[in-house]
Amino acid sequence: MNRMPEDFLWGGATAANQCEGGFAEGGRGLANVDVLPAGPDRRAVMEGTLPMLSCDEAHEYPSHEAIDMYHRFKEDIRLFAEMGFKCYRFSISWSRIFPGGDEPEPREEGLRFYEEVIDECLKYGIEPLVTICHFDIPMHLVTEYGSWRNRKVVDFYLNFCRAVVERYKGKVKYWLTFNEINMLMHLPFMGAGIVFSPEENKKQVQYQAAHHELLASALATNLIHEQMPEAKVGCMLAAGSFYPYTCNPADVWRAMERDRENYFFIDVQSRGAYPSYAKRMLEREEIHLEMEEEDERILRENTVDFISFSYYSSRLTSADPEVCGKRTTGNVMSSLRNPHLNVSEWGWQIDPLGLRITMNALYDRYQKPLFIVENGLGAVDTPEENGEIHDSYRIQYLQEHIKSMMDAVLIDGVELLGYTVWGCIDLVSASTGEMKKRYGFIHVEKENDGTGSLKRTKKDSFAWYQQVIATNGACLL
Ligand code: BGP
Repeated sequence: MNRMPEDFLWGGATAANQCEGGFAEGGRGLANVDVLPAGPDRRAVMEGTLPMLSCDEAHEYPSHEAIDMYHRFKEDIRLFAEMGFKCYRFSISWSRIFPGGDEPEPREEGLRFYEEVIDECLKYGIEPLVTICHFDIPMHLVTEYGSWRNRKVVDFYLNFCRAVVERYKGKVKYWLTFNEINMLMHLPFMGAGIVFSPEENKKQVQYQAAHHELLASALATNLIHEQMPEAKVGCMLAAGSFYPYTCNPADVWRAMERDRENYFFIDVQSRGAYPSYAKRMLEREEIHLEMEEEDERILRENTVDFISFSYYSSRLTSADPEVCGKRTTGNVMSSLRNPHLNVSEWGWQIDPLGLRITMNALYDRYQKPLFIVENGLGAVDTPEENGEIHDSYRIQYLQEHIKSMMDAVLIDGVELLGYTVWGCIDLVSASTGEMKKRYGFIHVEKENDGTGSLKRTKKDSFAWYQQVIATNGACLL
């Protein structure tokens, strides 16, 4: 047994705001993700501490054109089909369907656009995996309602879900309610449109917003199940287990606490109730959540069918404040530097075995099928004079991670629905806004300064992944 099951969903993943562009076309409204600038202010804007509620002349906004997939999706999906994709994960831009978020009726132009994307996938036998909300929210809901801190946004989100589910039912089987729902705690404006005023208790706002997202996710799950009993709904976690820095029990305990900060969301979405440790934490921190009577029942009755997650790296933590000086970046959540691991050019630690560890931890905890919906290496690619791109480093990263994923499935018995490589075509980086940080099998000629012909070129990894899929993982060389 050295290959994945026949129905395993190999593929790739993107998100609307990082690849579509066409940000003001087709009547699309402005969203939080459109006001994230490139450059040094980006981080504070993503965190919600530097409010930037509209675009200005002084900044560049990479999502506005991105890689122009809005106009080129047919060419791009054709290339995905050529690689043999069984599945393509993409997200729906909320403000293409409801420009302001609170309109009673959806925009036909927006619905038609994604219908064409879905039909293009189905034409090649590619299973669409739809992320309903990948970080974005219409700016009007941010400025007029305070985004997810306001319970009314739950209803607006459900209207959005209803519109897309009614339109695409029968065509889309796999749905994710929110991308990386735990990002709300780390980058509140990018992840959920939350802007703070200086005097307010941030945690209070974040957990109230989290409650609304969790409720919205449960209600969306119910809606999808009602409309399409055969559909499968997943939650989505920015995953990567925390390791303790030493075998000191205090470090082990700290690692457990850090993991729970992220598991909290999935515990609710998968088990249907707030875990006891979270209830106690909220009491201790004097965070009071406004809930309505039916909320507990809604959460309990509408749990997800599968657990999806992104994995780029494991994380490392310590209870000792002195050790905590040596940090590295790594998909937003800071981590100590693990001396046993290499890092990418952006400081993200590379840990293939960590993927197997994370998969086993999630499967043990939830006992539901998993879906790896993001994994990959962000790297600088330098085209040769003849335009070829020899990305052996990317092949090596993916080889090692796929091997580890296969061990988790074939040796450990973890149930896994599929694997979609992040940024299967080069796109804008979420954390830095750069084009230079490339993940794709397909190179897009576009630079950090916004110049470039947008031409698509296959990298060496294109043929490599094609062979991985064709052999169902039996040949990783
Ligand atoms: C995840 C996001 C993606 C994606 C990825 C890579 O957190 O869900 O949107 O961007 O990370 O991160 P980056 O683009 O910062 O390299």
